[in-house]
Amino acid sequence: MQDQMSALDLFGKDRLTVLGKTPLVAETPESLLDDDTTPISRFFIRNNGLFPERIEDPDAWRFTVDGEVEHPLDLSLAELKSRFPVKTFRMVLECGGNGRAFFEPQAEGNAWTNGGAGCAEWTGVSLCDVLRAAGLKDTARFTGHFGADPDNTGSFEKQAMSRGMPMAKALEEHTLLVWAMNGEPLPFVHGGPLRLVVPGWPGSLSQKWLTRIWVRDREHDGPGMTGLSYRVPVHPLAPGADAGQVETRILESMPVRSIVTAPADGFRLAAGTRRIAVRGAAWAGDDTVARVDCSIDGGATWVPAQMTLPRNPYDWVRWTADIALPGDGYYEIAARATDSLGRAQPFRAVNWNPNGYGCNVMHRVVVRVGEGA
Ligand SMILES: Nc1nc2c(c(=O)[nH]1)N[C@H]1C(S)=C(S)[C@@H](COP(=O)(O)O)O[C@H]1N2
Ligand SMILES: [Mo]
Repeated sequence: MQDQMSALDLFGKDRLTVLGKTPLVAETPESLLDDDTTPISRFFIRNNGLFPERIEDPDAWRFTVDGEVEHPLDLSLAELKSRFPVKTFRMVLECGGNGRAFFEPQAEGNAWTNGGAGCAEWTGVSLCDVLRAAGLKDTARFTGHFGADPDNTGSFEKQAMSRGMPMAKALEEHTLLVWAMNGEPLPFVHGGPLRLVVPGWPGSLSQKWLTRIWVRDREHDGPGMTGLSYRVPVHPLAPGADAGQVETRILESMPVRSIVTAPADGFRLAAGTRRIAVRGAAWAGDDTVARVDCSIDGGATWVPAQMTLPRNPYDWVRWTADIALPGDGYYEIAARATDSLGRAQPFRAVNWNPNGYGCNVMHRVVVRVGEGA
């Protein structure tokens, strides 16, 4: 316990929950995601391997683009900063396994509740500008991403994680090569000096300590692309079923999700309190959030929330709802976001799959009014 604390202290983290020590994995309790922009101190951490070596001069960091391109590139971070238009977007980064803890039976992997997500301001250049400078060949179909971190045994023979995306996602303006987070140099623990941020899709695409992008003529097959990694069954499975031979598809956009960030779970209000201000955030992968509603009676009645406008695509919305409480007692406040295609969050964790992806069951917090409840 002691050294788990110090690992997080070392990175200046504030009350994150450690899910794994080696590799280091830590999530943010929902009530600490109450800021419009998630502070670095509260941003979740997900590593699949050990940390790479730190380098003295971030601007000397190098990365390459090769494969199905006319002119392979080998660029320093300094060159990247000066050669391409610099952009800042506030965007959600979310682990593909966010929500996994709510599956029954328990699925393989880190038991994220809803805190494997955060929304930061990312500064960098659009990957599409760099790929265009390299000149994509007609055969360019998919990216493969490489980082400087060894795997969880310390070996550099294979990547800790090496995922990739179809060219259409790689060419979106918001898919960035990032060197700054919330206006500060990208922290080492978040992939500094250089990482990818691929918003809306599983966080595993957002390669940290980025050293290479391999443009491929087919789907990438690095660690994290094959077997059941970041894949879900095409046909729904019975909870707990053996997925050995079932047909799977690769995960793309993350599903719609909202979290209640205030009150915190277990909050107690004074007897006689008859209104409660509820606050939270919502996001929807590649899609947009159409609405957020709250219920204190298990979904019998709903109160629509007021939402802020996202600053840019992939920003989360912040929402508030003013809810009347009929009397003292025990209440479970549930928040349900709906995306622009009408897909809402379910009450129960559905679509069970062995690696526990895509669970977006509604977040609920308990509040008690008065001393009796
Ligand atoms: N090089 C490298 N990049 C990586 C990973 C990793 O283990 N190694 N983990 C990925 C996963 S699974 C997630 S969810 C995000 C987490 O980013 P964060 O630690 O900055 O929150 O980084 C991704 N990029
Ligand atoms: Mo992840």
